[in-house]
Amino acid sequence: MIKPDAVENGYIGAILDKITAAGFKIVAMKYTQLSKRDAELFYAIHKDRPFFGELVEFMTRGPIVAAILEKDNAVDDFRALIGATNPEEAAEGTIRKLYAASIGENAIHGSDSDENAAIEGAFHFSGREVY
Ligand code: 3AN
Repeated sequence: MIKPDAVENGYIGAILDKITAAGFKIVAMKYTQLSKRDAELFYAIHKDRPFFGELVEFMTRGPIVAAILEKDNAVDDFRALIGATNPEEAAEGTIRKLYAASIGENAIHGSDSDENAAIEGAFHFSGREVY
C-alpha cells in the first residue's frame, strides 16, 4: 500500500516508478480508502500496541493505493526497496528515506512474509482483479 501521507504529498507516481524500475510486476492495483473496520482488521496484529489508535486514524484519513506485486524474492527485495520502518533509520535511496516523514507516517507498507502477502492481497482484491 502507498499510504495516505504519500498520496497527499503527490508521491504516487514517483513511488510506482521506483517499484517498477526495481523489477516488480504489478499484477493488481486500485485507488481506494480504508474504513475504520478495514484498518483495524488489516493491522489486527498490532491491536495491543500503544500506537494502534493513531495507526488506524492515519490509515483511514485519505485514499491509498493498494497493489499486489510479483518478483523472485519479492518480500525481501521489497522490504529492502522501502527501507526501515523508521525513515530516520532507512538507507539512502529507499522509498521511506525519500518520501516518508516519521515512523507513524511512513509512506508505504510491504508484506513481511509470503503467507501475509497472500492474506493481504486477498484483503484488497478478488481473484478477477488479479492479472
Ligand atoms: P513495517 O510497516 O515496516 O512492516 P510494522 O509492521 O512493525 O512495520 O508496523 C506497521 C505500521 O505501524 C508501520 N508501517 C507504522 O505506520 C506503524 N508503526 C510501527 N511502529 C510504530 C511506532 N513506534 N509508532 C507509531 N507507529 C508505528
